[in-house]
Amino acid sequence: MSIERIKAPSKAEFFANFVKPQQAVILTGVMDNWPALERWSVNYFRKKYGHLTVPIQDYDIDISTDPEHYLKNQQVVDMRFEQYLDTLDDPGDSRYYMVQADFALFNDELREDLGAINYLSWSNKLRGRKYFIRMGQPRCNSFLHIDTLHNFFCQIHGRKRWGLYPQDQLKYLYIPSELRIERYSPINLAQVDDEKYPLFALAQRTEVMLNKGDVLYLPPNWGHYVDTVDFSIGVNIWWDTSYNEIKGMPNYLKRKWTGKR
Ligand SMILES: O=C(O)CCC(=O)C(=O)O
Repeated sequence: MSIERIKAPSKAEFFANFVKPQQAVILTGVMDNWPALERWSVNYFRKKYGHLTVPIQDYDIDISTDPEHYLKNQQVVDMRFEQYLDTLDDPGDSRYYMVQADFALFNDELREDLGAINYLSWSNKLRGRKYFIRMGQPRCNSFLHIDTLHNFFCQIHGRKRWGLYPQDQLKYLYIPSELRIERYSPINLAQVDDEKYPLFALAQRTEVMLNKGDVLYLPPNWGHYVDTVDFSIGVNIWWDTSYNEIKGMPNYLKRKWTGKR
């Protein structure tokens, strides 16, 4: 299996060739005129947003490949953004990862640095607030897992290596698992226990490198792990098909009005 790289397909082509068959693809040329590609840097964030408080995932590097250990020990701490940016040069024994900072934290002003993604529909825009920023240095990695929404991962700065497993491979990844979060695979990729997880050897995987300016479209329920190769800034846009968005609308509005999750 290989993952295509294609230059800004039309919306009709994108839905017919990738969303409908649930096929991952790397889209190029989609972000060409986004100001973020030029603007976003450590200094830009320090100057503009250094005073804000952001959620940072913090855990010891030694446990960063073992999903079970990680889920028990990682913690998310609130940090002043400028303090976090200082750690990027010298993180010591910790691994600080700004995993999913909601754009709402930045009063949505940061959205002005992004352009449009022409594949999103009015229903996605109505639901809004599903933009998250991720930032981290090379040792930041994400374990093998799946997500339940459609994902555009926009690589704004640096590179990330993604390992991708199509939806029919999940049994080889032991997903759903018995971990606290069952969409995480229990497999420690740095040290696979072949006796405990013999099927993993059969899993079909493709590795792709996401470069600055690339957008990865990842359908729901694809297995994936991610390694940060260079200091990286990326944006996750989570979305769903209009059919599912409309179906979920009553629940969404109820949660919004009652404040209950
Ligand atoms: O960039 C990462 O560390 C993980 C990204 C990811 O898992 C996702 O966007 O689904």
